[in-house]
Amino acid sequence: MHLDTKATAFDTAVIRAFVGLGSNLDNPQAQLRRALRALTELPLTLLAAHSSLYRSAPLGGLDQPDYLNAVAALDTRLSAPELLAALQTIEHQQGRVRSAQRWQARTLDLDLLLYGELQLQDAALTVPHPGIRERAFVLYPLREIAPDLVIPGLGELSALIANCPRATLQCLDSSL
Ligand code: A4P
Ligand code: MG
Repeated sequence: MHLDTKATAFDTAVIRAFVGLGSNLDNPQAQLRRALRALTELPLTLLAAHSSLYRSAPLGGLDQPDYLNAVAALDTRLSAPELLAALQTIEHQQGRVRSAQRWQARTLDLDLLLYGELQLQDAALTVPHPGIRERAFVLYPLREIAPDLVIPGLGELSALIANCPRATLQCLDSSL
């Protein structure tokens, strides 16, 4: 039975997924480093690339510390719901507290930005992530690691960037 389960997992196609990492509490740079390490330890998954570290003001002009963000590319045999659950476990391990309030400051936010060509909208998961189009802190780091990316349902990354000013976004020299 155990062997059968493994065989099924290895028969599953490898999917290139992109994950957005964000933090604005409790040493954001250390949070993102730790999260990247956790991504390398996911089952059936390889960390293919990650962007530099970026700083930007919180969305919506909220009175919160600036965010640090990055984007990672994964090659995974996990299904999209399995990957989302794994990302939520990592958030939880790093002290993420959820409340009903949207966009609260957080130690770690891991968003599943893209999962191959999948376009899905259900109660638990929307991919591509609905914020992608207008978020400089997602688009610019994505361009760094996947300049020719075409986003399912939205088109070429370069065209989205042309319509999305950098605003407060700064690329930091410090390595991740
Ligand atoms: N969910 C659905 N689709 C996805 C997906 N593709 N990836 C569901 C991740 N989660 C997804 O998420 C709420 C629910 O969304 C989850 O239970 C999951 O099933 P959450 O992480 O608990 O809540 P949240 O992050 O507070 O809400 P939301 O609306 O997802 O916020 P965002 O879009 O994550 O934005 N400003 C800057 N500068 N940088 C940032 O990184 N991030 C946010 C949060 C706000 N402002 C920011 C930044
Ligand atoms: Mg989130």
